[in-house]
Amino acid sequence: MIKKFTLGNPINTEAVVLKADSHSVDTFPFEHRIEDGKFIFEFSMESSDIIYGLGEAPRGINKRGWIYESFCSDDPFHTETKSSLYAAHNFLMMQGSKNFGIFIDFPAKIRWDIGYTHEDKTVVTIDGTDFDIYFIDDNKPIDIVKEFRYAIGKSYIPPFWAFGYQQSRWSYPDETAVDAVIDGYDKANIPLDCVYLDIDYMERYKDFTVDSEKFPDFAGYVKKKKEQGIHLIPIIDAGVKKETGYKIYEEGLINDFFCKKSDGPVFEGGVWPGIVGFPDFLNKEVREWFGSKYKILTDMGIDGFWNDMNEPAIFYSTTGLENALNKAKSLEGENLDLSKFFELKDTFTGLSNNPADYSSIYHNIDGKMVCHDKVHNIYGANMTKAAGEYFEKEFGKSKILMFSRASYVGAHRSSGIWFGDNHSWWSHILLNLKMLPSANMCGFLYCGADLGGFNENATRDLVLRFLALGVFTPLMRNHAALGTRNQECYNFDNSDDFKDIIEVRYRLIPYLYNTFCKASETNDMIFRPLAFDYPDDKLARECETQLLLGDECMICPVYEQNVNGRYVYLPEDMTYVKLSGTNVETRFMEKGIHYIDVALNEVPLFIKKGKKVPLCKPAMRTSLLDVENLEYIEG
Ligand code: MIG
Repeated sequence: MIKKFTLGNPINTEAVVLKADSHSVDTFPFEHRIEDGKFIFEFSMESSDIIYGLGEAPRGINKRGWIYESFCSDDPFHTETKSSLYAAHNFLMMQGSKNFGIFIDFPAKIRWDIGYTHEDKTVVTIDGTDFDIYFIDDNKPIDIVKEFRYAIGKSYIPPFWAFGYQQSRWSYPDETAVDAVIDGYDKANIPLDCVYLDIDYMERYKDFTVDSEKFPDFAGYVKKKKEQGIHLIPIIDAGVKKETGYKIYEEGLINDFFCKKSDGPVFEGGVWPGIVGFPDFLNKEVREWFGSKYKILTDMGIDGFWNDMNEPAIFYSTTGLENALNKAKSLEGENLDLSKFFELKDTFTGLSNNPADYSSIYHNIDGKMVCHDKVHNIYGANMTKAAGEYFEKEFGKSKILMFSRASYVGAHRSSGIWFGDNHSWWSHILLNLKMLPSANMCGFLYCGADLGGFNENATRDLVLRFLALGVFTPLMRNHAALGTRNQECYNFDNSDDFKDIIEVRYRLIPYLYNTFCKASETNDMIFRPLAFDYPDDKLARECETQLLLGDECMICPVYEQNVNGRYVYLPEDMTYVKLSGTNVETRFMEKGIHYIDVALNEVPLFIKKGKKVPLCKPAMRTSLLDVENLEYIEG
């Protein structure tokens, strides 16, 4: 059963599509109070209770033992002591002495103290008194998720080709660079479906422009690539460059479409293009305007996009920079003691994503000026909805690939997400795994991390192990940052190992795509924690390194360096399947703990007894897959 509790006048985030009656929060089942304009509620936990949720967030599948914050943040260091990443996914659920779920529909900050201050208590602090809380009471964890997902509406389904392997880098700036990638993969006989265009394809980082020196005939080029079976996926940033003569900026200005400062002028922030205006995506008219701009690129044959920097990320504001420069000037020639020096230094490092800047931004919501702080967490989601809604209207469902960095529940109906700027760290393989079921709970089915890791240099073995997990994630994209080692598969020694891994993905696409569509249709998860299916099994309850996939499988990536396998826990008898290229090796294994050998070119998979998984023949492109003739591996 799902029950809605309302306090004050909530901002309509459009997260929930279910029409439900509102109850007074006075009857909310947990102890609660209002303190300093914040609503605080708490519940106690027994030591064996598990807390799941929060979607894209740091740390474990079980979220106990930390304080998290819902606050979309552009933070490229996903260390375990962080409290937020790019998304705000305000769903939490408990499994154990009681089973229930909570969704807080509130677009400003929420603090989730999940057994941090007191081990046996969860204390949730909502930074305001205008919100809806949905309380879901059911027996089985999966039923709680399904009820929540039913309330928030069906998940976005991307085009079929978006299940192919995708290569990205910051940046492939021009035709020559893109061609070299396609060529590299083709020569190495490694399948590929998409190549990404990061910010350098644009003319001086201006949204919806293409640098004509780098791409003299962009439409013609896109068409040629399509004929080769390759989709080009350009990035779109939230900020619109301030420049006289740049049509989009001028339209935005004339129509009053940019976010304002409280005293009226456009809020100016610095991002890649220099000074930009931030489209006021909270305003429906602005969404329609910005959404329709994607047409400039779809008219040139583009059929996929990724929306970036939409938390929004702000490197500096003109006001902040001015203050900092004045401070520096005022200290010029002085003998700085340490505190003064650090104050000066912090003035500059604190310029980016500065809370004072966010507080100075205002949105026009239905004619009312609303401070950004009150709606921060739906800014990026609304940018992506602007695009998603345009695509659906113009092209129908599942025609355009769309995913975003910032997100809020509700955006799952029109797009996917990627998990942002991770590192080429071994620990980030597991972080990737742990985010999958949490994201699924919140409706985000099309998702994935930067395989191989975004920041810093990757080793060959790390990329292979990362990819072996990525074989199962709907978004299978290798992406790396500017200045890092080349991370394309063909650039490493013995690229056949990479071919073996990626071919396994293509063999599994019919199964994965089907599982995906089913999950969207029935509000199900693709990836589940083991404890969902084996609630009374202690080892399953504590498992943070394996996941159930669909109704048939269990996955268990190797996530450490210099090992040839790993321990795996089987909560029931299963068949161990080792996949590599077109090789399939199967071995029956009994319930219990086993050590499995996994070479760098192998993908481990477990199939439950009585279940079977279809495989097609690999192909160089998804468009060349023969999805009619399947062989089955049986568990
Ligand atoms: O400040 O466009 O997360 O994937 O390569 C960095 C450059 C901006 C952040 C994205 C990343 C992308 C990068 N962007």
